[in-house]
Amino acid sequence: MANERPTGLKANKGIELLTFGTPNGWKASIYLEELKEAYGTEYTWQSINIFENIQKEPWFTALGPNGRIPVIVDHDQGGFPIQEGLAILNYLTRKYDTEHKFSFTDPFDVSRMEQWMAWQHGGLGPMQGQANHFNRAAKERIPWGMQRYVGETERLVGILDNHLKDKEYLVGNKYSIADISSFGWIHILLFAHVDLDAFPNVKAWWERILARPAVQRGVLVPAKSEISNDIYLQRLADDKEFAEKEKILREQIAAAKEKYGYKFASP
Ligand SMILES: N[C@@H](CCC(=O)N[C@@H](CS)C(=O)NCC(=O)O)C(=O)O
Repeated sequence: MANERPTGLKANKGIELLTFGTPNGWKASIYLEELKEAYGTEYTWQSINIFENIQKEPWFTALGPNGRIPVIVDHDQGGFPIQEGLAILNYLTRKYDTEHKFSFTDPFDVSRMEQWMAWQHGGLGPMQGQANHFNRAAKERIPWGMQRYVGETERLVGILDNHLKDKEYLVGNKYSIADISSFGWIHILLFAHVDLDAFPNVKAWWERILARPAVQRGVLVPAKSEISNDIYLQRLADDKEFAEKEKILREQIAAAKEKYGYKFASP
């Protein structure tokens, strides 16, 4: 299943998830694993290799017009498709978290949950995504872009750290889709050259969530990621060439910060 190039939907019942092993993809796969464990909600998945641009093919964009993963299709609701992580988490909650095991009923907690999810969707995800882009994918190393987006990611992780100072979870001291929304980005924080140890409350929260069996299964959909914090550290230890490249990148980011007088401030 994982190695076949998808050309369309495969399932005809339950939820079908079209995804890849990234923080946005994990929002859907982790939540679907949680719902499966808690309620028996059935789901299947297909791997959409974003490096092969399967997400830009007409069959895919007919379901997710933005041409990005994740997308889910609810076969039990006439094949209704949903794109965007935030909308997927909300749809699944309304339809399938009937006992509010991962969500809230109190309107103020519902609002708090929405606020943290909006914060992730408009802040942490896009900024960290741009940090990775300017650090690694951009055709040239642009110091301004590197320090701007790594710095903005640090600022945002600082916000999270401050909020989690006396809390186990983001809202109402209960694990919810607000936590699921941001977890994946922290799960690859080291890859963005942001030091997780500098944010002890975030680190403890990340470990707490990672200890959940459904989360451990969710981050393996569709396959183990090369860039999650644990594997990143392992590669640094095992692969000399990789470690050398990362050292150079770390120095470039430090030089970029120095050049523009970057100072950590959060907020
Ligand atoms: N706001 C969207 C972002 C989705 C997104 O950027 N997905 C990335 C993977 S993390 C993707 O599909 N990239 C492939 C591309 O840009 O074509 C969400 O939260 O779902």
